[in-house]
Amino acid sequence: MTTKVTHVTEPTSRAGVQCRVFGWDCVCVVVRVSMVSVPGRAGVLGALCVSAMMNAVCALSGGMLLPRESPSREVKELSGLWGFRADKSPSRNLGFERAWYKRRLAETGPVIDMPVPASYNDITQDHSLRDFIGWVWYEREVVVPARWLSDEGTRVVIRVGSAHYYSVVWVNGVKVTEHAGGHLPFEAEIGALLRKDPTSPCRITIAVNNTLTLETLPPGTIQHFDDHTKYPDGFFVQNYSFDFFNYAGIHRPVLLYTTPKAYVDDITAVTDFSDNTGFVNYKVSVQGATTATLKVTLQDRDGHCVASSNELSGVLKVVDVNLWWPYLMHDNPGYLYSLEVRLMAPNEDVYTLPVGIRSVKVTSTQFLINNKPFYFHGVNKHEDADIRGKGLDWPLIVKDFNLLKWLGANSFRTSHYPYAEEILQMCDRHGIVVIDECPGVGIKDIYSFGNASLTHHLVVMDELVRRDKNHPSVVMWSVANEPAAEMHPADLYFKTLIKHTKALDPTRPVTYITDSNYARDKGAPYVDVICVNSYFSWYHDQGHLEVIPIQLNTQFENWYGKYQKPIIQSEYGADAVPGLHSDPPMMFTEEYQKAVLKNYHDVFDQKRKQYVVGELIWNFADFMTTQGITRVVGNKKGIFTRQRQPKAAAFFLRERYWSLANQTGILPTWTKYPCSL
Ligand code: BDP
Repeated sequence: MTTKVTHVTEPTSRAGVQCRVFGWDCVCVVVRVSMVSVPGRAGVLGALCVSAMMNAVCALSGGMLLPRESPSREVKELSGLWGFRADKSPSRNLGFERAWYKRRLAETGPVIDMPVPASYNDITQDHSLRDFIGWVWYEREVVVPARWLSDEGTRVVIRVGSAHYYSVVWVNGVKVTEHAGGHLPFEAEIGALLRKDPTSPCRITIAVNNTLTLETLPPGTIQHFDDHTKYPDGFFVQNYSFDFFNYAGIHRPVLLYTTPKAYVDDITAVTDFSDNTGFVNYKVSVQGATTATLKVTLQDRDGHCVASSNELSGVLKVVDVNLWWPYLMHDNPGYLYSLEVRLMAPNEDVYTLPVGIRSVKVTSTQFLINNKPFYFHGVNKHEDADIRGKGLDWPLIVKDFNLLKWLGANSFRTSHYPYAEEILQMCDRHGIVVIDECPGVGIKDIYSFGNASLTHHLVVMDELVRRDKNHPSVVMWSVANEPAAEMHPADLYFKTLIKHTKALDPTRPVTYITDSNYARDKGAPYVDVICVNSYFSWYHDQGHLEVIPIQLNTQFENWYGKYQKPIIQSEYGADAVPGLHSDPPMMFTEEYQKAVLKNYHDVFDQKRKQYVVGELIWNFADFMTTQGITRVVGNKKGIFTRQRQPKAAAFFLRERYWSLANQTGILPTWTKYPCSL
């Protein structure tokens, strides 16, 4: 097992080679890029003409249901303090060479406390840990309930909610799984391993490597500096083309959970309705039993059974259906039924899935939820906060939902990666509509359109759709943010990626977010909704607010004229340092941020009568970025500070969103404007 940080070399050969992947044309871009190798992953050279579709289909086998307690299932959350060590050896490979996983971490060197879930970067005073690149090691000993092990009929599963970026997991020194990619869960069954020595504690070791290469998602490069007159020995940096700090570590809870040997492995629920009747088209997959007797029951919010079946798949009919509606569009938003799946095997298994019955459709000018025009008045967010970085944080999550509702926002995009499933559950319950984005951000280099990247991107979409397919709040998939869509390979890349995503989920529209020129964007023909980012009077024509109406109008007319598809302004905004003021407005003041918004809004108000179906401010809150001369301790385009205090723009946007809600939705009777949530 070798792990080495090496130069990212210039390509020595590159050829566009045509090959067929199950009838799909694909361009195989041959590149030679050395990388931080990770165990179990082939090098890049030669990883060509891989059957992208095949990988995708394989990755879909097996479910990824969120662990829930039930009469047949227990969940043990391992949040809290873990032992931790960063492998600061020059090769970053000492941990593997010395097999740190084989013994207690404290026996192989110094260990510090590290909270899980959290990014490790901002926890200590150690500068080298904040910007660390390479492997870090986490360890935790757990007492496993004896009954989990004494009963051979119990599966014990370890699940990591997400760890950034590449992870390897050992239990009692034995490798149980590894996973490429942050932001999405992975798991492994460990019952048999634990039963080998039921009296010893369960020692979990997780090594996590945050290195980004041209084939990871998001991509990045490692750059070495060998000039000893300027740089210390072995100096290297991680480069990337996205605008948030590459926080790393175990970002979401690690769980142990149980199921019976025969268990409900996956459920897919697709919904629709006609008049007053709702339909839940469901499919259950069972593992560990050759035959399965099932009882499937759909219950309303009050626990009354409204439909049932004994089949593995079928359509449940709901008379007098309560549809799932977005916040501010109906007086009873976020209505959820409960789909209880009861497997009557020798050991009964019960899993209950919340189900919202709704439909999503797109016309050439509208985005329809339940056949009614839906206008996205919302935000882009980040999973980002002081100290914990990207670690899941319940107080922050609840605070953010309170702020969203205060703001009158009905939607957000998970810019620029999948958020915790706990957040999507909140969206389901509160009726907050989600554009669910994969970590395809910063795809700027032609090598990141190569076959290795595409293959990985398809697998990530598999994992994302598999995890989030049942959330009614998720109404559209976004496969990327601001890729170099004008590059030649972008055509086939996005054609393949979007076709694949539609095949995984034919019920939701698919998009990616573009900042390319409308005439040269090669992926736009394949999306269902055009999502455009622009920063008029910010990244160009600085200080000239008067260009916004003209440039924005041109932007919309160009895109609509070419594609006749509905358009969402998926990002717009301006930095504001809280407390900086000027009148007339100047850049970086709260007044300028407000003025940019106002100028955009005037155009939105004309175009939303035609084909603009949404506006998402960049950004909900200030967030951390890499250090640079355009960032003053992070990106300040938040309408809230990083600590969630409002800037002037927040009050301004709130006025607008509530007034939009009044015009486009039905304000719930339980809320009055100005709302007092
Ligand atoms: C957009 C990116 C976003 C950035 C934003 C900005 O999509 O991630 O944070 O620009 O520069 O292009 O503020």
